[in-house]
Amino acid sequence: MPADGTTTSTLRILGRKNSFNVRKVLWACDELGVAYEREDYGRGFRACNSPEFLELNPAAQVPVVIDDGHVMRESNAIVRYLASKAGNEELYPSELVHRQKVEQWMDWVAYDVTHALRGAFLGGQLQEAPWNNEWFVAQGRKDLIHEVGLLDAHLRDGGPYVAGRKFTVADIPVGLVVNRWFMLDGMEKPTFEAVSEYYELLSDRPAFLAHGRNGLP
Ligand SMILES: N[C@@H](CCC(=O)N[C@@H](CS)C(=O)NCC(=O)O)C(=O)O
Repeated sequence: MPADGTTTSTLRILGRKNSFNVRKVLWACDELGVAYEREDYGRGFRACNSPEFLELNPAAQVPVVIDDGHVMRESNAIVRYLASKAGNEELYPSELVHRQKVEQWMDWVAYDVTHALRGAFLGGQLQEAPWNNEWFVAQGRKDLIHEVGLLDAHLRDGGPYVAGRKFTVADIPVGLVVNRWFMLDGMEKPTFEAVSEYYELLSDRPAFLAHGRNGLP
């Protein structure tokens, strides 16, 4: 117990460790040195649509993270919360312009890239309905090439990390996207040199090897 008499409980992470969005939280915890207990929920494990789980997350998705009774959903927001709570200025800078750069890349993954991956990955690679519609898959692949091309062009001048000279929490979702890009098959993929260099740079980090480049797409 801390000297001031307050109790702190271990962070609880609810979600299967092979989930793209759970992996963001696990990677962030390792970078920040945050201890956690993880419980398997989601596809193949305990269902997310049970009444108890829906109370925690009405969206019926993982991850759910519980910190001292505070229940959180939305992986990117959780990652930012954890970095802020740890007071890690380097991973999540408070200076407004730098912070905006970090957040814009996280939002880019959550919106533009996620849309493209529905067709390219869920439909094209996993053959999941309803995303496996021929037109939707083709559009997703086209969009994904465009998005990864944007990242490549940015990294050429703005790198080596996505928000500049240092690793930040933005590299967590972007790193997982890049890992998925290299694991994606069944489509023609242009070579993006700066993205390849970025993938190797991230691979110096044990937490990326544990939760990102770990053989899972
Ligand atoms: N926007 C949410 C998306 C969460 C999400 O899509 N989670 C997926 C796994 S990556 C899920 O819960 N799938 C259903 C399941 O595993 O049962 C976030 O970033 O946390």
